[in-house]
Amino acid sequence: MTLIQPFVTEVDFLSGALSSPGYVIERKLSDMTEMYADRDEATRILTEEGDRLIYEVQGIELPAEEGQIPHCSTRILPGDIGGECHMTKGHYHARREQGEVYFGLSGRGLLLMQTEDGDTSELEMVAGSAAYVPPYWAHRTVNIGAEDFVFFSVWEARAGHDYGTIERDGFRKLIMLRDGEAVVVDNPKYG
Ligand code: S6P
Ligand code: ZN
Repeated sequence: MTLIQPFVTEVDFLSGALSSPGYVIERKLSDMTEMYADRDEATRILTEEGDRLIYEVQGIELPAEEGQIPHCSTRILPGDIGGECHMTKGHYHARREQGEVYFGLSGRGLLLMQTEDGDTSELEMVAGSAAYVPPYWAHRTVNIGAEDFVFFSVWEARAGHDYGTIERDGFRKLIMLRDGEAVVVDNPKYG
């Protein structure tokens, strides 16, 4: 076990910026073109409008040891790809028995979850929402508002991330914009 000195991080609720991030990850459309239902539209945007920042993560680097509690902020920009709201890649935890807590800082979002047994869940999040991702639930967040959607995540260091299952199968539900409102629809390409 690594002995770490206690520390505090200042978090900007509107941008998700951390006072001294250990890492910053930018996810652009080109990193996840295949994840949007309308791949033709994703490709058209890339070709005609150029690449687009979808979301950014700023986090605290900690050793992947039992008892360490990594935490980070995520900012998802507003917008859609062929009507499908901007979203994170989404993942299961590699250790499925590890859960997570999300806390809304600003904007409006949906926390989309599913299990490998076929259960699904969509929870609305705003500033002040504390959402629980129980063990065994894959999770993806979606911006359903006109402003940045920003939230803070806290998990256990050994949870790990399994992106491959979602890259292969997708999510059972899609979040689409219809007349400016977010609606949950079945993903015809799931699996
Ligand atoms: C980590 C946690 C979040 C996400 C972040 C980006 O376990 O669930 O911090 O990493 O919101 O999403 P993704 O799917 O690209 O990791
Ligand atoms: Zn997670």
